[in-house]
Amino acid sequence: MRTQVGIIGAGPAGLMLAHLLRRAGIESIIVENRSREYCEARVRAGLIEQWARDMLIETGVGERLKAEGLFHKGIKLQFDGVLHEIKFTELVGKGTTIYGQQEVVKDLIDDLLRHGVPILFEVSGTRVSDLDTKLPKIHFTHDGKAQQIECDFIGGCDGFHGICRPSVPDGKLTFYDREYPFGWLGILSESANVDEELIYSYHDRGFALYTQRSPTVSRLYFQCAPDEDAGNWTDEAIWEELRLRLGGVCPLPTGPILQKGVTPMRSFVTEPMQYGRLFLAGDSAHIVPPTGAKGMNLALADVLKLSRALAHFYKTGQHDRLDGYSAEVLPRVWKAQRFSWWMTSLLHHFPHENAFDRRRQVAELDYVATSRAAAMTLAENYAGLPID
Ligand code: RFL
Ligand code: PHB
Repeated sequence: MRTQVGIIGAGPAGLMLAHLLRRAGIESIIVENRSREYCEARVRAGLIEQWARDMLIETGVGERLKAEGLFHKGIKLQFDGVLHEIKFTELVGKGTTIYGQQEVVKDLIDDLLRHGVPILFEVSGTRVSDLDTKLPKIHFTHDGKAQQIECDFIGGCDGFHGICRPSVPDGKLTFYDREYPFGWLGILSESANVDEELIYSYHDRGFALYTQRSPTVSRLYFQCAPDEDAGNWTDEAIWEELRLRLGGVCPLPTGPILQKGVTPMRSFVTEPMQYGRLFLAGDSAHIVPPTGAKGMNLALADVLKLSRALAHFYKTGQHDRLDGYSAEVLPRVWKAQRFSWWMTSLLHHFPHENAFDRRRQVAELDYVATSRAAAMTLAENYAGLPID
């Protein structure tokens, strides 16, 4: 097989890259090691920044998002038993939208297949070669046959555990890493919404977050040990913990738990995000702790810039924008890292903290809740920094 851009991974990064390239008249093929059903059912992110919502709508894959997405004007912070509203629309004139990542994935897969962009699901043994030549290749097995795609460029959109980043020769990339001494236990439940906004709760027992997927489906998380086994938690124990951490202010509607799991928390950045003709985008290049809700948004921002650099190359034959890809996207990546780290350190309890640290966290929360300048900083970052 031959294509212009071979893409590895059918997550938000790979699918959006293929979508933007198609609109620019550039061919691509996606290879994905999971099934279509698995990709469409994987429950993950839910919060979309204002510019990303606009991009999904403007590029023709936002119809369902417009109808079903829940627009949010801000968030609520809960500490010392009181709820404080931070209204982004008033502070920075932008909001956020709750629309599950798997819904974005479904909309993109549907649109790509309707336009004849090949997505090869359930491939195995993916490998890349000839990255530093003009004809890099993707090798894999599909339908029991060994296959190869020759490409002009490869989009490494295969997530944190993919093969693209480890395929770059040793010493060509630098990694920046931080692990946090806790994780999040997350549930999806068939239960009525607690509030019209998301609630980030700072509590003596640890952080908790209330978010939602629809008027009848809620998503809730609470801080737990990094190696916590979700199986050790009965549904009753989960609801009790959430009630203690969130329920001080409002009664917590409960219901059947549809899904539960533990997410470890880390910050990670690769520099540069390219090697030869391989370009990394999304979680394959960087990971943020979910407290700032930035992961999927960063993946979309990377591929928007990458698709523009590729379009520039095919139009002019000039490499300059492709050469400058990492330098163009990394400042946004680092600002999202800083914000996600800040939200995480503001709201969680750490193993060796003392009473001074807790007082300092409450003072900072109080500052955000009462100072327009501080609230504006949160709002500007949370609703999404300008993309251009
Ligand atoms: P993905 O989504 O991991 O997709 C990578 C795809 O590559 C495939 N793959 C391979 N395919 C072929 N060959 C191989 N060798 C392959 N290896 C892997 C995988 O099967 C997969 O389909 O990465 P992508 O596209 O970069 O997207 C990143 C986002 O998924 C991620 O950043 C977000 O989910 C993070 N995140 C959040 N982001 C937000 O913007 N807002 C949020 O509210 C938010 N909440 C969250 C989150 C992530 C969470 N977890 C579970 C990590 C909440 C949670 C709990
Ligand atoms: C979600 O809706 O899953 C979500 C929202 C905000 C976060 C993390 C996750 O900070």
